[in-house]
Amino acid sequence: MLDTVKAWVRQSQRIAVLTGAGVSAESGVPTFRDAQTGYWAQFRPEDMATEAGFRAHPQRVWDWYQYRRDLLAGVSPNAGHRALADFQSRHPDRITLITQNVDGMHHRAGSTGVLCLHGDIFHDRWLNTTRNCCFVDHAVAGHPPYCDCCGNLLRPGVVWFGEPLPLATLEAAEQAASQCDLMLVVGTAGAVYPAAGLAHQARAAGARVVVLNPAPSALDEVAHQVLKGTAATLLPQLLD
Ligand code: BV8
Repeated sequence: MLDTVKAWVRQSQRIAVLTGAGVSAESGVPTFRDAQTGYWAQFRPEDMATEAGFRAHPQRVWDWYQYRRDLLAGVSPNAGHRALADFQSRHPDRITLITQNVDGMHHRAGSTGVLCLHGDIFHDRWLNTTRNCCFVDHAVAGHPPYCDCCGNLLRPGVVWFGEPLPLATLEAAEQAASQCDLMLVVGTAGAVYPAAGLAHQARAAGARVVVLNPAPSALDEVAHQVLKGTAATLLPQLLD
Protein backbone atom coordinates (compact mmCIF):
# COMPACT_ATOMS: atom_id res chain seq x y z
CA MET A 1 0.00 0.00 0.00
CA LEU A 2 2.79 2.43 0.85
CA ASP A 3 4.43 1.85 -2.54
CA THR A 4 1.10 2.44 -4.27
CA VAL A 5 0.66 5.78 -2.50
CA LYS A 6 4.29 6.72 -3.18
CA ALA A 7 3.58 6.13 -6.88
CA TRP A 8 0.45 8.29 -6.61
CA VAL A 9 2.55 11.10 -5.09
CA ARG A 10 5.06 10.87 -7.96
CA GLN A 11 2.25 10.93 -10.54
CA SER A 12 0.36 13.88 -8.98
CA GLN A 13 0.92 17.44 -10.13
CA ARG A 14 -1.52 18.92 -7.60
CA ILE A 15 -1.40 17.51 -4.07
CA ALA A 16 -3.61 18.90 -1.30
CA VAL A 17 -2.66 17.99 2.27
CA LEU A 18 -5.20 18.39 5.11
CA THR A 19 -3.65 18.10 8.56
CA GLY A 20 -5.14 17.87 12.03
CA ALA A 21 -3.82 17.78 15.55
CA GLY A 22 -2.23 14.34 15.03
CA VAL A 23 0.49 15.81 12.80
CA SER A 24 1.86 17.63 15.88
CA ALA A 25 1.45 14.71 18.30
CA GLU A 26 5.04 13.48 17.83
CA SER A 27 6.27 16.95 18.70
CA GLY A 28 4.69 16.48 22.12
CA VAL A 29 1.60 18.60 21.45
CA PRO A 30 -1.47 16.87 22.92
CA THR A 31 -4.09 16.29 20.24
CA PHE A 32 -7.28 18.30 20.51
CA ARG A 33 -9.38 15.53 21.97
CA ASP A 34 -6.71 13.60 23.81
CA ALA A 35 -7.59 13.25 27.46
CA GLN A 36 -5.99 16.46 28.60
CA THR A 37 -3.59 16.20 31.48
CA GLY A 38 -3.87 17.48 35.00
CA TYR A 39 -6.05 20.49 35.79
CA TRP A 40 -7.39 20.79 32.23
CA ALA A 41 -8.63 17.18 32.10
CA GLN A 42 -11.81 18.29 33.92
CA PHE A 43 -12.92 20.49 31.01
CA ARG A 44 -14.10 19.65 27.46
CA PRO A 45 -12.22 21.52 24.71
CA GLU A 46 -15.47 21.73 22.75
CA ASP A 47 -16.97 23.75 25.63
CA MET A 48 -13.98 25.99 26.17
CA ALA A 49 -13.28 26.72 22.49
CA THR A 50 -16.52 28.73 22.22
CA GLU A 51 -17.50 32.38 22.69
CA ALA A 52 -20.11 31.32 25.25
CA GLY A 53 -17.46 29.41 27.19
CA PHE A 54 -15.15 32.44 27.14
CA ARG A 55 -17.89 34.87 28.21
CA ALA A 56 -18.91 32.52 31.02
CA HIS A 57 -15.36 31.88 32.27
CA PRO A 58 -12.94 34.38 30.70
CA GLN A 59 -10.20 33.61 33.22
CA ARG A 60 -10.41 29.83 32.75
CA VAL A 61 -10.43 29.99 28.94
CA TRP A 62 -7.70 32.64 28.80
CA ASP A 63 -5.53 30.48 31.14
CA TRP A 64 -6.19 27.40 28.95
CA TYR A 65 -4.86 29.21 25.88
CA GLN A 66 -1.91 30.56 27.83
CA TYR A 67 -1.14 27.00 29.00
CA ARG A 68 -1.21 25.79 25.35
CA ARG A 69 0.95 28.71 24.19
CA ASP A 70 3.50 27.96 26.91
CA LEU A 71 3.52 24.28 25.96
CA LEU A 72 4.11 25.15 22.29
CA ALA A 73 7.06 27.37 23.21
CA GLY A 74 8.87 24.26 24.45
CA VAL A 75 8.38 21.91 21.47
CA SER A 76 9.76 21.64 17.92
CA PRO A 77 8.41 20.56 14.54
CA ASN A 78 8.74 16.82 13.92
CA ALA A 79 9.83 14.81 10.86
CA GLY A 80 6.29 14.97 9.49
CA HIS A 81 6.17 18.78 9.53
CA ARG A 82 9.68 18.90 8.03
CA ALA A 83 8.86 16.40 5.26
CA LEU A 84 5.96 18.60 4.13
CA ALA A 85 8.12 21.74 4.17
CA ASP A 86 11.00 20.00 2.35
CA PHE A 87 8.65 18.67 -0.34
CA GLN A 88 7.22 22.15 -0.86
CA SER A 89 10.73 23.62 -1.20
CA ARG A 90 11.51 21.09 -3.94
CA HIS A 91 8.10 21.21 -5.64
CA PRO A 92 6.58 24.60 -4.76
CA ASP A 93 3.80 24.36 -7.36
CA ARG A 94 2.68 20.83 -6.56
CA ILE A 95 1.46 21.07 -2.96
CA THR A 96 -1.16 23.06 -1.02
CA LEU A 97 -1.04 22.62 2.75
CA ILE A 98 -4.33 23.08 4.61
CA THR A 99 -4.35 22.77 8.39
CA GLN A 100 -6.98 22.68 11.12
CA ASN A 101 -4.26 23.30 13.68
CA VAL A 102 -3.67 26.64 15.37
CA ASP A 103 -0.20 25.70 16.71
CA GLY A 104 1.97 27.32 14.02
CA MET A 105 4.12 24.20 13.73
CA HIS A 106 3.94 24.00 9.91
CA HIS A 107 5.26 27.57 9.65
CA ARG A 108 8.04 26.79 12.15
CA ALA A 109 9.07 23.82 9.97
CA GLY A 110 9.36 26.14 6.96
CA SER A 111 6.06 25.60 5.13
CA THR A 112 4.72 28.74 3.45
CA GLY A 113 1.28 29.75 2.23
CA VAL A 114 -0.34 27.42 4.76
CA LEU A 115 -4.14 27.67 4.74
CA CYS A 116 -4.92 27.92 8.47
CA LEU A 117 -8.63 27.15 8.63
CA HIS A 118 -8.98 27.71 12.38
CA GLY A 119 -6.67 30.68 12.94
CA ASP A 120 -3.52 31.08 15.03
CA ILE A 121 -3.27 30.53 18.79
CA PHE A 122 -0.56 33.20 19.04
CA HIS A 123 -2.74 35.98 17.65
CA ASP A 124 -5.20 37.98 19.76
CA ARG A 125 -8.24 40.01 18.78
CA TRP A 126 -11.05 41.91 20.50
CA LEU A 127 -14.06 39.93 21.71
CA ASN A 128 -16.42 42.71 20.64
CA THR A 129 -15.11 43.73 17.24
CA THR A 130 -17.55 46.62 16.77
CA ARG A 131 -15.93 48.70 19.51
CA ASN A 132 -13.07 51.08 18.84
CA CYS A 133 -10.98 50.21 21.83
CA CYS A 134 -8.19 52.52 22.87
CA PHE A 135 -5.57 50.43 24.59
CA VAL A 136 -5.17 47.29 26.58
CA ASP A 137 -4.67 47.08 30.28
CA HIS A 138 -2.14 44.34 31.03
CA ALA A 139 -3.73 41.12 32.16
CA VAL A 140 -4.43 41.41 35.84
CA ALA A 141 -3.92 38.22 37.81
CA GLY A 142 -5.84 35.49 36.00
CA HIS A 143 -7.98 37.87 33.87
CA PRO A 144 -7.72 38.36 30.12
CA PRO A 145 -6.29 41.69 28.95
CA TYR A 146 -9.08 44.26 28.48
CA CYS A 147 -9.67 47.78 27.28
CA ASP A 148 -10.02 49.78 30.50
CA CYS A 149 -12.08 52.43 28.71
CA CYS A 150 -14.91 50.20 27.47
CA GLY A 151 -14.20 46.89 29.18
CA ASN A 152 -13.87 44.95 25.92
CA LEU A 153 -11.94 41.70 26.40
CA LEU A 154 -9.04 40.49 24.30
CA ARG A 155 -9.51 36.91 23.04
CA PRO A 156 -7.33 34.39 21.18
CA GLY A 157 -7.41 34.86 17.39
CA VAL A 158 -8.68 31.33 16.72
CA VAL A 159 -11.98 30.14 15.20
CA TRP A 160 -14.21 28.85 18.00
CA PHE A 161 -17.00 26.33 17.53
CA GLY A 162 -20.03 28.10 16.15
CA GLU A 163 -17.89 30.76 14.44
CA PRO A 164 -17.39 30.99 10.69
CA LEU A 165 -14.02 30.11 9.19
CA PRO A 166 -12.11 32.93 7.46
CA LEU A 167 -13.90 33.05 4.11
CA ALA A 168 -10.92 33.63 1.80
CA THR A 169 -8.96 30.82 3.50
CA LEU A 170 -11.88 28.40 3.29
CA GLU A 171 -12.50 29.26 -0.36
CA ALA A 172 -8.82 28.69 -1.18
CA ALA A 173 -8.95 25.34 0.62
CA GLU A 174 -12.11 24.33 -1.22
CA GLN A 175 -10.51 25.27 -4.53
CA ALA A 176 -7.42 23.18 -3.69
CA ALA A 177 -9.66 20.25 -2.71
CA SER A 178 -11.70 20.42 -5.88
CA GLN A 179 -8.69 20.75 -8.19
CA CYS A 180 -6.17 18.33 -6.66
CA ASP A 181 -5.19 14.94 -8.11
CA LEU A 182 -4.36 13.60 -4.65
CA MET A 183 -5.40 14.56 -1.12
CA LEU A 184 -3.41 13.35 1.90
CA VAL A 185 -5.48 13.54 5.10
CA VAL A 186 -3.00 13.47 7.98
CA GLY A 187 -3.70 13.16 11.70
CA THR A 188 -7.32 14.14 11.99
CA ALA A 189 -10.30 12.39 13.52
CA GLY A 190 -12.36 14.00 10.75
CA ALA A 191 -15.03 15.15 13.21
CA VAL A 192 -14.88 18.93 12.71
CA TYR A 193 -16.65 20.62 9.81
CA PRO A 194 -16.46 22.28 7.36
CA ALA A 195 -12.73 21.25 7.45
CA ALA A 196 -13.44 17.51 7.25
CA GLY A 197 -15.76 18.15 4.32
CA LEU A 198 -12.72 19.02 2.20
CA ALA A 199 -11.84 15.32 1.98
CA HIS A 200 -15.34 14.53 0.70
CA GLN A 201 -15.03 17.41 -1.78
CA ALA A 202 -11.72 16.09 -3.11
CA ARG A 203 -13.13 12.59 -3.53
CA ALA A 204 -16.24 13.90 -5.29
CA ALA A 205 -14.05 15.92 -7.67
CA GLY A 206 -12.18 12.78 -8.71
CA ALA A 207 -9.03 13.02 -6.59
CA ARG A 208 -7.39 10.04 -4.94
CA VAL A 209 -7.79 10.37 -1.16
CA VAL A 210 -5.36 8.80 1.30
CA VAL A 211 -5.73 8.86 5.10
CA LEU A 212 -2.61 8.70 7.30
CA ASN A 213 -3.54 7.88 10.88
CA PRO A 214 -2.52 5.29 13.51
CA ALA A 215 -6.18 4.85 14.46
CA PRO A 216 -9.50 4.65 12.60
CA SER A 217 -11.00 8.03 11.65
CA ALA A 218 -14.33 9.30 10.36
CA LEU A 219 -12.66 9.96 6.99
CA ASP A 220 -11.52 6.39 6.39
CA GLU A 221 -14.81 5.84 4.54
CA VAL A 222 -13.96 8.48 1.94
CA ALA A 223 -10.38 7.26 1.39
CA HIS A 224 -9.08 5.09 -1.46
CA GLN A 225 -6.23 4.04 0.83
CA VAL A 226 -5.80 4.20 4.61
CA LEU A 227 -2.16 4.07 5.78
CA LYS A 228 -2.10 2.99 9.42
CA GLY A 229 0.82 4.81 10.98
CA THR A 230 2.05 8.10 12.36
CA ALA A 231 2.74 11.33 10.51
CA ALA A 232 6.41 11.49 11.47
CA THR A 233 6.93 7.96 10.15
CA LEU A 234 4.80 7.97 6.99
CA LEU A 235 5.25 11.49 5.57
CA PRO A 236 9.07 11.27 5.17
CA GLN A 237 8.57 7.93 3.36
CA LEU A 238 5.86 9.26 1.06
CA LEU A 239 7.43 12.63 0.27
CA ASP A 240 11.08 11.61 -0.11
C1 BV8 B 1 -18.80 26.64 11.54
C2 BV8 B 1 -9.60 26.29 17.12
C3 BV8 B 1 -20.62 27.88 10.68
C4 BV8 B 1 -9.89 26.45 18.59
C5 BV8 B 1 -11.03 24.47 16.34
C6 BV8 B 1 -21.32 20.72 9.45
C7 BV8 B 1 -21.01 21.84 8.68
C8 BV8 B 1 -20.58 23.00 9.28
C9 BV8 B 1 -20.44 23.07 10.68
C10 BV8 B 1 -20.75 21.97 11.44
C11 BV8 B 1 -21.19 20.81 10.83
N1 BV8 B 1 -21.43 19.91 11.81
C12 BV8 B 1 -21.13 20.46 13.02
C13 BV8 B 1 -20.74 21.73 12.83
C14 BV8 B 1 -20.37 22.65 13.89
C15 BV8 B 1 -18.91 22.58 14.28
C16 BV8 B 1 -18.37 21.18 14.35
O1 BV8 B 1 -17.75 20.71 13.41
N2 BV8 B 1 -18.57 20.53 15.49
C17 BV8 B 1 -18.02 19.18 15.69
C18 BV8 B 1 -17.53 19.04 17.14
C19 BV8 B 1 -19.13 18.20 15.38
N3 BV8 B 1 -18.11 23.38 13.39
C20 BV8 B 1 -17.93 24.68 13.67
O2 BV8 B 1 -18.46 25.25 14.62
C21 BV8 B 1 -17.05 25.48 12.72
N4 BV8 B 1 -17.74 26.68 12.34
O3 BV8 B 1 -19.18 25.64 11.00
O4 BV8 B 1 -19.39 27.86 11.42
C22 BV8 B 1 -21.03 29.29 10.65
C23 BV8 B 1 -21.15 29.93 9.42
C24 BV8 B 1 -21.58 31.25 9.39
C25 BV8 B 1 -21.84 31.94 10.59
C26 BV8 B 1 -21.69 31.29 11.83
C27 BV8 B 1 -21.28 29.96 11.86
C28 BV8 B 1 -15.79 25.93 13.42
C29 BV8 B 1 -14.94 24.74 13.81
C30 BV8 B 1 -13.56 25.24 14.31
C31 BV8 B 1 -13.40 24.91 15.78
N5 BV8 B 1 -12.05 25.30 16.22
N6 BV8 B 1 -9.82 24.90 16.71
C32 BV8 B 1 -8.83 25.82 19.46
O5 BV8 B 1 -7.97 25.08 18.95
O6 BV8 B 1 -8.85 26.09 20.69
S1 BV8 B 1 -11.24 22.87 15.91
C33 BV8 B 1 -10.15 21.85 16.74
O7 BV8 B 1 -10.51 20.54 16.31
C34 BV8 B 1 -8.66 21.95 16.38
O8 BV8 B 1 -8.36 22.97 15.47
C35 BV8 B 1 -8.36 20.58 15.76
O9 BV8 B 1 -7.39 20.60 14.81
C36 BV8 B 1 -9.68 20.31 15.18
C37 BV8 B 1 -10.02 19.00 14.62
O10 BV8 B 1 -9.63 17.97 15.50
P1 BV8 B 1 -8.47 16.98 15.00
O11 BV8 B 1 -7.42 17.77 14.35
O12 BV8 B 1 -9.08 15.90 14.20
O13 BV8 B 1 -7.89 16.47 16.36
P2 BV8 B 1 -8.40 15.25 17.25
O14 BV8 B 1 -7.71 15.37 18.57
O15 BV8 B 1 -9.89 15.16 17.21
O16 BV8 B 1 -7.85 13.97 16.47
C38 BV8 B 1 -6.45 13.76 16.38
C39 BV8 B 1 -6.25 12.66 15.36
O17 BV8 B 1 -4.85 12.47 15.21
C40 BV8 B 1 -6.84 11.32 15.75
O18 BV8 B 1 -7.51 10.75 14.66
C41 BV8 B 1 -5.61 10.48 16.13
O19 BV8 B 1 -5.79 9.10 15.82
C42 BV8 B 1 -4.57 11.07 15.22
N7 BV8 B 1 -3.18 10.93 15.67
C43 BV8 B 1 -2.72 10.84 16.95
N8 BV8 B 1 -1.36 10.74 16.93
C44 BV8 B 1 -0.98 10.79 15.61
C45 BV8 B 1 -2.13 10.91 14.82
N9 BV8 B 1 -2.08 10.99 13.47
C46 BV8 B 1 -0.87 10.93 12.90
N10 BV8 B 1 0.29 10.82 13.58
C47 BV8 B 1 0.26 10.74 14.94
N11 BV8 B 1 1.42 10.62 15.63
